[in-house]
Amino acid sequence: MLTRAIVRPPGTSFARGITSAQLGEPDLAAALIQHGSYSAALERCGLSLIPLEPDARFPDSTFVEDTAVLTDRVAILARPGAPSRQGEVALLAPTLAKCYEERIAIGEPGTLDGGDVCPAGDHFFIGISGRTNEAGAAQLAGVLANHGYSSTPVDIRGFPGLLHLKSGLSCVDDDRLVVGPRLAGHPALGGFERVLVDPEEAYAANCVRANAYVLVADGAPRLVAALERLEYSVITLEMSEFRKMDGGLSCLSLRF
Ligand code: CIR
Repeated sequence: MLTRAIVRPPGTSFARGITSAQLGEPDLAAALIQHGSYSAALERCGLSLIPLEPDARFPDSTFVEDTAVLTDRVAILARPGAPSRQGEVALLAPTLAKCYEERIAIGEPGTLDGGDVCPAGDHFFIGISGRTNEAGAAQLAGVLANHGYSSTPVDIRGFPGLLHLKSGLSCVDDDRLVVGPRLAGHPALGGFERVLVDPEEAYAANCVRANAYVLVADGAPRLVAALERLEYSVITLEMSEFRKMDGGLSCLSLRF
């Protein structure tokens, strides 16, 4: 059961964040409205929000998920692979100190973005990507093992178009994954039931299970139908402005 979510609305510098999307410049006013709907959806799922102040020094800081990995037993402070984002971790640390007794930080030479970490019950998939390096993934795997969790590394460096592992993978139940087209045949995901996402709906492979609901980005009717056939209640959310900045639905919150 998830009870809380950390969120940070986009700040005035949002459009200056990192992006490869080529979908045009995001509109801050629209992004704030979408962020408000997203936050309201989390509340509808039963989560209390921990809202952080926007911070224009860090254009990508609305993507809070990348700055930590939160488990039931320990909080891991990430070390983002993009140098412009590393300062975001210190911004989050005081909030985590209030919520977690045990906190461990990923250290040099490791880099790790939370968007590369996909929990599936007590197992974690850890993406090795352009942001998360092998040292960071190994450090996280060690911390997880010390706390009774297992993990599998998933190398996505040969998968252009996937910024993070979770750009193409989500977990909706301990034994059930939503898998985007690029990861569909990945051997590391064997042993799990898989809901496959059509190539035209690939962006929606990044969805969020939050208690009784699954949050899915707008524009993926086939994925929504597949989830509803499996008896999930789905909430769809407009994500256009965050997509312009390479952001997926999960990266706007840290849920625990
Ligand atoms: C970045 O490139 O770091 C941000 N513009 C987007 C981060 C998205 N994070 C995520 O999907 N977990």
